[in-house]
Amino acid sequence: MKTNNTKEPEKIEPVTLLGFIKTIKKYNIQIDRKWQKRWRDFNLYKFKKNKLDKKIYCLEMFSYPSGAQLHIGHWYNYGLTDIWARYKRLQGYNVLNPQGFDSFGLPAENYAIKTGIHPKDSTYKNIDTMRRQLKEMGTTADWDYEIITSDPEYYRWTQWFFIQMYKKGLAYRKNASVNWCDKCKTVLANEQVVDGYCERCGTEIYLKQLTQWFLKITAYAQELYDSVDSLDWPEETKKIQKNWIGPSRGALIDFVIINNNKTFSLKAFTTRPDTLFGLSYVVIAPEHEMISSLLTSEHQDNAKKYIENVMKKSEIDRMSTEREITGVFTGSYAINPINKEKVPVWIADYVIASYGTGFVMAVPAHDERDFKFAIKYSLPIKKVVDSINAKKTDLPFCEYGTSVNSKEFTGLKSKEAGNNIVMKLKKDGKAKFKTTFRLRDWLVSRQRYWGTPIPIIYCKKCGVVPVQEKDLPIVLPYEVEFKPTGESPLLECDDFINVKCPVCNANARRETDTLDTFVDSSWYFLRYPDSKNDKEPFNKNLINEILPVDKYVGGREHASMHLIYARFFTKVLNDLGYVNFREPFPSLLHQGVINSSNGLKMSKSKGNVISPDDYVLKYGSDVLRLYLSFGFSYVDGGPWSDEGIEAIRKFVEKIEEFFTNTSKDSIKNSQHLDYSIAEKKLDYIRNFAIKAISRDVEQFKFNTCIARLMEFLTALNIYIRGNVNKKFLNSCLNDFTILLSPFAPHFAEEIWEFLGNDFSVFNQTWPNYDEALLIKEEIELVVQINGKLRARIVVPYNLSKEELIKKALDAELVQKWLEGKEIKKKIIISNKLINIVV
Ligand code: ANZ
Ligand code: ZN
Repeated sequence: MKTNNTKEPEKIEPVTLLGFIKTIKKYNIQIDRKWQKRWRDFNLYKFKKNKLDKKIYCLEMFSYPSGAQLHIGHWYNYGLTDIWARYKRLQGYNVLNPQGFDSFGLPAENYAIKTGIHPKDSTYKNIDTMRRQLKEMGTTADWDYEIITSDPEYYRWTQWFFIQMYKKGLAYRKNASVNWCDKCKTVLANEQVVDGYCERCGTEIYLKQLTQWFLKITAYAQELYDSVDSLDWPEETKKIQKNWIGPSRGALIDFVIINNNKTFSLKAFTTRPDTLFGLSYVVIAPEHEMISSLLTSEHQDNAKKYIENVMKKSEIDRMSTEREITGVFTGSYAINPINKEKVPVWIADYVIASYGTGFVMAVPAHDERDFKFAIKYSLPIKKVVDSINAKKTDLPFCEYGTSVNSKEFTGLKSKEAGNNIVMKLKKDGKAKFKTTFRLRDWLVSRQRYWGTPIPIIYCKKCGVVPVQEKDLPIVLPYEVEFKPTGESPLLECDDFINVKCPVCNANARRETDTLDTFVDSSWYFLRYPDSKNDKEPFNKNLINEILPVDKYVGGREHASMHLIYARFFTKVLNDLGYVNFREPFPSLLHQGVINSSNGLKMSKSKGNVISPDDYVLKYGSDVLRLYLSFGFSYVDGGPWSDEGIEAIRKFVEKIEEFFTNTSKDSIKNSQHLDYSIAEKKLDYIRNFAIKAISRDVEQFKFNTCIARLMEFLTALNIYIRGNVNKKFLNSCLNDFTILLSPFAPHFAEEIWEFLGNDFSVFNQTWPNYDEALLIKEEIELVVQINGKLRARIVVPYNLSKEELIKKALDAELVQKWLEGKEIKKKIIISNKLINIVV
């Protein structure tokens, strides 16, 4: 670059700092509005379906429009994941980062029962508010792809999938004892029961016999379990899934049952076949279908009364080892297949009908619940396993050890004994190895109104008939009455219920149950890219190009439900030929939780809820975004702080001040000579910032990114007063603005414009860094003698080993320590350390 010594005003470089504007506009919500409008006008964040060679599908778990307001959790999830999305965009990716609403569900219906306001009215009103708030957040969401699960255009395809599954035998009806919440008047999936209580309303759950719809998720248990390991997911989430799914390795053992003169056989699932010689009784679940064959006439009345009582308790409660367990004798006996001993058959509440076979071999000496039970009812306790180490073992001893009192198996280690016992029984066809998954089939029918109607018709002649695809969607009727009984209003909706059988045209009845809302959310990520398709749920080719989702971000609370269900759906759809992948979310991340300032969970009742809107109004959305980025580790979250947000506002002010100063004359007159010291130092910091921010955004470590931006700004403030070439300075300012832009998109646009650049900063390319410029010229070398730190010396970077030793030995301090000693060995770690052994 030439210097200009004439009197003429200096010629301005094409892109320069020195425009006519001397002061940058103060950042506030007006700036948000200005740029949001500009983005809309230019359709800047349009996802281009015809440009898929370099695409990113970035997805946040969609929101449930229960309250009328976005809460800080939404903000943290959507606002900050958008940083990553913007970063990808600046790297040249075509980014899809869509928004939508998971809008069916109980709260809206309960609200309707209380207030008479129709769930559809309240839900769509909430959606309007939330949509406006989400737009004011200023993310890269392309709203053309919005989906709402309670729209018939969406749930038509949820119904369609249900029918596909039904045809494949993956959706079935069965009479089962199910978790019933009396307050919500509906059944709940096991996942929705928390410690025996309804996840939503906290009412204690009890079991009820009902005919219900299930999805056969257990058919995929093995794969759901095995492929967890291949996913780039948080380790704790993988563990939760594995625990939830299973498996439990063990055996099925046949017992001959004798009820007076009748005999038949029952299988018990056990994980400890090695304990078979310790058998003291067998025990069956109260709701087991074979119960009536087990009751002798003498014990009928007593047992039936007992069963009635137990059915009122929840499954979780019954499984707990904490509470008192109860049982009743059936009058029948069972034969232990290994030694032909006769033991009594009991019914007990701690046995669950739906797990294993619902029939258990009880070994009180080695199982806690069996032990309690045996003590209570004076049943024998026979020790058959000894601890390997201790001489005396307290009972119950539930670990593995060495077999005792077990005939030819005595002395074997537990696993080997169990294995051999099963092998021996197997020869007579009395046992086999068996792996049982803990995962149960997914109960999907709900006796409620505000959900996707199950597309099934019951005909007296033809039985269960799926609705024909051409008749979809089965629209949820609007004109219904909400009564405080809590029963689904569909039950009284004759227009809906009465229908002609699609097969024989006779009068038939519609299913009035609706689907669990988790069915709606099990495939929404497949609908987004093709949300307007009215011929099919999605175009296969398109979906296979865009999916799987590249980055999925949402709450940890979904580890065992949504994230298992969505994986299941994807595998089914792959088997049915609709998608060409088997995992929907190869890369997953959970945001942390933002608590109130005293560290408590935010809740309306405690009155400590932080409303993001208040802060957006006061500071502008970018200040909130920067605060959430800087004040927290993204995956951990933490307590809110008003001082923290004030501090970040100061940072924004410092940026404003800096850019205003850049337009002052002192800088205008700075003359370029050559690559000055100042330039070199600034360039180092710039390159360091680019490198660190690129790496950290990729890992959602936003707080360190902001720290680098702060350093960069400090350096700019210092070196700008030095001898800095304007063109170079300008490129630094542009880079700073681009690096800032994902974290403060509106503010960065404002700066970008102030710098005289063309719209938009988001059409720029993320800057590259030069590794060569990051290499330091000198380093501090640590000198140890016999492993003890004795000196630190400054040496040129990347010196050879020989030269390093020479420098070290030359150092005065080192010489002092070495005096009169013989050097035995020298250990050198380049650019770091020398250890001299004497
Ligand atoms: C005999 C035995 C002896 C057992 C022993 C344990 C210890 P996980 O690991 O969860 O799969 N069981 C089987 N079916 C059951 C049911 N429907 N309801 C309640 N308990 C049931 O648990 C498997 C163990 O739980 C099985 O192994 C069985 O008790 C019990 F020293 O069989 B075991
Ligand atoms: Zn029919």
